[in-house]
Amino acid sequence: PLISLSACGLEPSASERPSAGERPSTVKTTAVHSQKPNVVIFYVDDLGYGDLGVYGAKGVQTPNVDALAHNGIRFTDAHTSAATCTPSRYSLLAGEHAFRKNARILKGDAPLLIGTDQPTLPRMLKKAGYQTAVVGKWHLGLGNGNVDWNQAIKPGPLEIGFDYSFLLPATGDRVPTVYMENHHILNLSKDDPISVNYKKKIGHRPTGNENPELVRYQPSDDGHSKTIINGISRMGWMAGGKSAEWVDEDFYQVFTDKANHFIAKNKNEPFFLFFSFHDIHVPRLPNKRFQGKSEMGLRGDAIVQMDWITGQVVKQLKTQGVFDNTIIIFTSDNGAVLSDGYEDKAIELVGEHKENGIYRGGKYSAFEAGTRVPTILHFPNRVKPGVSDALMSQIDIYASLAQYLGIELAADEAIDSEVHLDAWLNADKSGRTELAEESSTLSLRVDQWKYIRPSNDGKKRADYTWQRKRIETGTSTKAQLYNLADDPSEQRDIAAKFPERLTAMEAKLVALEAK
Ligand code: NG6
Ligand code: CA
Repeated sequence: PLISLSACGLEPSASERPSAGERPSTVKTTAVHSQKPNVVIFYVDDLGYGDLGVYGAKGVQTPNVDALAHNGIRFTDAHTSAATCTPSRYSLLAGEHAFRKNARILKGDAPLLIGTDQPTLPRMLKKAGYQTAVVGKWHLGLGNGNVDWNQAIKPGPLEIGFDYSFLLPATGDRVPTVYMENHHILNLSKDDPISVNYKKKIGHRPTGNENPELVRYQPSDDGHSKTIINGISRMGWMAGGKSAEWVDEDFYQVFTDKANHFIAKNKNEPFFLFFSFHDIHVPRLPNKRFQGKSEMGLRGDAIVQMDWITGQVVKQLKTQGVFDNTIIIFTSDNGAVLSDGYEDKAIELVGEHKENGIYRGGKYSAFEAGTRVPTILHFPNRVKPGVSDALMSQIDIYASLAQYLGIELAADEAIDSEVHLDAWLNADKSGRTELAEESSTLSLRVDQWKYIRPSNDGKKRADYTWQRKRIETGTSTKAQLYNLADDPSEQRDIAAKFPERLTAMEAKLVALEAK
């Protein structure tokens, strides 16, 4: 390594440190660093492996994110825990797989998925003295199942370890289309109470189904054809709350301002900022200052917007004098999808760009592109800039940060989170030896081997996803096996040649599920 971390007096010495993958129970609290680094996680929505300049993007430029990669570590084999949003976010914050909870993509009125008594990444950091905030997309549910959106809405982020939250409650394509700050919807008027329904139409706003002439982009399915807000038909119905409606084109500034305010306010103490982008999820409505700035239409322009926001937050870290003492992790919640609910021409305008790089599948898929996402770690002067091919998982951020801070985790805390601090900091190459990937089935990586569990997921869903989204779900009623060392794009299923390997890999998945 360029700089020995122990030599800086910032790291527990090698003898005190558990080896890669081990839980940090052996770390002594004396390992706490004199100056705790801030932690910023940039979590982009639906950004694919090939969507950044440094990962080979064509037709769109991402100079701000690329700069983080040039001065940090760019991972080529780093993964979310799942090929969709909710389970990936759950795993990042809870340090455990979401499949044991059967967590699926949530509706906009779903209850909070994380238990209020559960250990979480922000809670662990709070224990270490951090101020914690989440800004942006939440999509982990709110309340106990029957939310009155006009009252204090809880439990939510503040009940699971965040000191501050400024949210888009679910996703951009789901009602309620309002901002929520801490427990309350912003700018709500008492005279015009808001309600949300996912079963039947409520209120008088037109819907995409009834008034298709009123929408800016046609929805591509019935699900996205409900209440029209800001010229976009959404998922679910919303009544009232007119004064609180968001304007999608303002997201870029609103979220940037909230994040930068939090940074300024907390520059003198360690802070954790979970900056959770709406971009580049649908509906893609980048501000007009970013429109036409890529060669790929709205999806590319949304990437440009995302890059600009990243640059603004980085600039603020520099202005406040905390950039050098901040660990930045930049990554995505699942692989890329072009068409995902609206006819915004993402497929037609993609050109030469390969949103998932050389990897097969994409968002929703059991193939590699479902979970293999751009991942960059930036920590000036502490890490050796470069490229790492280590097998990495977002689920390990929890235990790895805990070890860095000398926080001992309970045996039942973040049970799937392994310590791979050295690999995150580029001090050695070894990452995970095994990694589970969740989609509508489960896959398992063991080194270069990739097993996909047989599934009865069904041809209908696969055909739909292919026809509408041009994504192969990767599911089959037969077990599949690929050797990524010579077949990274999963073109040659070699399951028939390795029956014992299949049995062994399936047994590992069963054990993981039963953990
Ligand atoms: C899917 C929606 C998709 C998107 C996704 C959530 C359909 C057919 N598709 O169910 O449009 O909203 O949920 O994306 O309704 S995620 O990134 O938050 O997981
Ligand atoms: Ca997503």
